[in-house]
Amino acid sequence: MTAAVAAVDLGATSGRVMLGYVGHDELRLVPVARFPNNPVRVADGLHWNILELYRSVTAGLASAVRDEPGLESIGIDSWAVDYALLDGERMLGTPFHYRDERTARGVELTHEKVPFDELYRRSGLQFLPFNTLYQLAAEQEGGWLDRADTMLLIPDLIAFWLTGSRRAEATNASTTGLLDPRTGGWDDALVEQLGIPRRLLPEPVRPGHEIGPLLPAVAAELGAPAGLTVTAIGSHDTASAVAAVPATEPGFAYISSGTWSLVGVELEHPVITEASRAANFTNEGGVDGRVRFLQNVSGLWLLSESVRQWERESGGPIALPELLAAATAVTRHVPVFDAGDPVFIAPGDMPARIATWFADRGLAAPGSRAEVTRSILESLADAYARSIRQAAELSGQPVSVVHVVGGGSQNALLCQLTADRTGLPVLAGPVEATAIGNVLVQARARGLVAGDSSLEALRALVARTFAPTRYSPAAR
Ligand code: ADP
Ligand code: LRH
Repeated sequence: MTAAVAAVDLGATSGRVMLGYVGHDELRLVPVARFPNNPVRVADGLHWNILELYRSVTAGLASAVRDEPGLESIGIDSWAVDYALLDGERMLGTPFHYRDERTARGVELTHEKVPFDELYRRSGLQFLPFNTLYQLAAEQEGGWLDRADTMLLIPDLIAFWLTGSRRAEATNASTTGLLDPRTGGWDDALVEQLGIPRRLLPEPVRPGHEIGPLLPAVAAELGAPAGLTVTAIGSHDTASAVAAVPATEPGFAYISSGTWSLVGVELEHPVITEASRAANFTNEGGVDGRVRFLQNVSGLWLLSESVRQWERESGGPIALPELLAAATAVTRHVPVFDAGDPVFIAPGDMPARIATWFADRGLAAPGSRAEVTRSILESLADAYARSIRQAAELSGQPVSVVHVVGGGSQNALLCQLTADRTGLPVLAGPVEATAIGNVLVQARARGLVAGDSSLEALRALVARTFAPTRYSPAAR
């Protein structure tokens, strides 16, 4: 028997609703709706257009219910770290975008109370200026935390609007900096030390937990059967993507490649050492209690933000496939920059910032758009190779193959450069790994996966149904 579930996957670049069909040796995804995710800058900073996203989600779910009346469950994932503050049912303001500049002040305020090395010892989380705890410190200075009774991360907020239940799904909660990776619960002592009101943090739940049925008014709006349930999945998009890596044996590294590149290995236990802190490796929560030991390497954001600038300059759209073909044809040596430099985080003129990065070091910058594109991709591949080497060294887990999943797995040049710079075979795809991980964890929670339903068995099913493309490293 084949059963259907719906995956809502909100990325920083775009969102989608997909129907997922899971049966005996069957896994099929059918796209239902796809919509852009365009942030909005207003007087107080950069925000997500959350109501427009919610409208797109409900419109997509209504289509999913129309197309598949037997729909059994809904799962929601999104990018990490961002949240809404609520007072009762009322949202206080519009969620900020993690690229909003106010986080710098939050870092200062937080580290005055608890220095980073202590934060790292407790949470195992890589330093990123926008981790939720820093954003909350900035809110606190503005008095916003006192007015709120709940903080909900983005997928938890959507689930709340759909079901009325307030929960903190654990994989995403692990990106707040307030979760204890050893217990999987909130680090109450740290929360108190930082002066964050404990009441803001809802009960953590694990992927597979049933969040609850749709509110009657929502079910009526969607045309959904009463009782259609929202199921917790790896609601951090990267957790769902890693769950769907089509690995068939141990010893793999993964690159979840989209707006960001998340590069690392999967572990059974966190690695929280001086060396992992110095290398800025994170221990995020994965599906089934696994640990995502990884680094956020600035991803295809570098390219999409460059394209946005070039489009502003030329007043028309630039086709990505043509740009990538031109970058592939570049034969001149292009210089490489540090893709992880924080100067590249904020929105704005990316090619100018890249040129400045080289000029500041007395180096010649790439010239044409094709060369800049090539330089971005070479720099990303260079950073991937470094991260994978460090992940293996720090964890003691050898790596013999690199899986690339997400939108960036379609970038053949980047995949080849990654194979060349790591010296390892690269297996690319699936593009929609996040939605697949979302679907599989729901399906399993509802007893729809026959036989072995371990993460390894789920991954083997992905490998059989979405065969990856192989890139072999060039001989050296
Ligand atoms: P997110 O989940 O962060 O929104 P995605 O996984 O959807 O990101 O990946 C988006 C990225 O995928 C884009 O920035 C783009 O670089 C890349 N991409 C999308 N389509 C293609 C394509 N046809 N060829 C190469 N790269 C692509
Ligand atoms: C990728 C992602 C990543 C986070 C970033 C904020 O979409 O969730 O794992 O670090 O967004």
